[in-house]
Amino acid sequence: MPQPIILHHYDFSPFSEKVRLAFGLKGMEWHAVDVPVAMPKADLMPLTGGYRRAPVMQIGADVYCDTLLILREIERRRPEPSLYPGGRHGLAHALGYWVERTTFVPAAALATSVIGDQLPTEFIEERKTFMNHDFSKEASLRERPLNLQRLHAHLSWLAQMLEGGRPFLLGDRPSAADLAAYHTIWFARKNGGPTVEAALPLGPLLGWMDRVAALGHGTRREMPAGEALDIAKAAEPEAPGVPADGDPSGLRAGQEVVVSADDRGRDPIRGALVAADAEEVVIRHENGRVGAVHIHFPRAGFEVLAA
Ligand SMILES: N[C@@H](CCC(=O)N[C@@H](CS)C(=O)NCC(=O)O)C(=O)O
Repeated sequence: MPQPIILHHYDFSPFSEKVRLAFGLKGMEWHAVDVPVAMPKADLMPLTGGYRRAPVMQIGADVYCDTLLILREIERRRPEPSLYPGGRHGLAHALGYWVERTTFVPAAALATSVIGDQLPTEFIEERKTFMNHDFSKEASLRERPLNLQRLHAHLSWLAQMLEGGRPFLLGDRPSAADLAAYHTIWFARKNGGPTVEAALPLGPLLGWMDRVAALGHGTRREMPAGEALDIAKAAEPEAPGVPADGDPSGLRAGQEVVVSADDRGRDPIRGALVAADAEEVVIRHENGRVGAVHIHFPRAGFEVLAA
């Protein structure tokens, strides 16, 4: 019996929308565990060793952090239809990395310039610490002109990629690049409504956004968090798909390491290095609730240091 694919996510999360759409593109069945939008995340920590962002994908006792790696892992397990059509992995990864890093915070702040006053004060305060950003309505309104400048610059590049009636960013078929480019704009439109839609250069993007949305979310089934933790406890981590001693900086398997994101929320995650290569790092983490788990991170966007 294959292990279920479990996504620890919340509906409001744009990065989770990227993965939900990847399940849709591939027509997959998956299980949704709802996580809180802010700390504490008591049912997530035993799986991730301290990584708190959304989403996280769990398959048995293997835990995949960050959507860059989550999409790559989904592809490995279900190659068709591909998230990297024509084998253009590098192009899709690089486009996704650029577009998320340049549009996520401006798009979120544009949305909070409309709905910031409807969000709980604790959420705004928490994000000030976690993201070093003030998403209150007043601050977001003050920042709106700059965020519009930023988004117009980057969205115009997306529009250029779609020129001449190209259906998706890489051509005729949707790819991981489309999902990465889509979800931040999705968030701004969904939460900012007509005010945000009128301020963004969406005309050339609307048909493309409809095509991406039409991918859907595959078959979603809800799962209680406790069941996901029991699944991890009952399972053994899989043999990693990357070599034990492939770390380019000389870290060796078995060595205690600390992994942290290189942008916001740099909480350290500790474990023993299991395997690594140029694109992925796997560490082993153990605790009483789930036993041993392998936690996987992409190399891009994370730092790994000897403990
Ligand atoms: N690079 C990460 C970014 C993930 C991210 O920043 N997610 C947001 C939600 S969309 C988050 O975790 N916010 C804080 C939280 O949920 O605790 C990825 O691709 O997964």
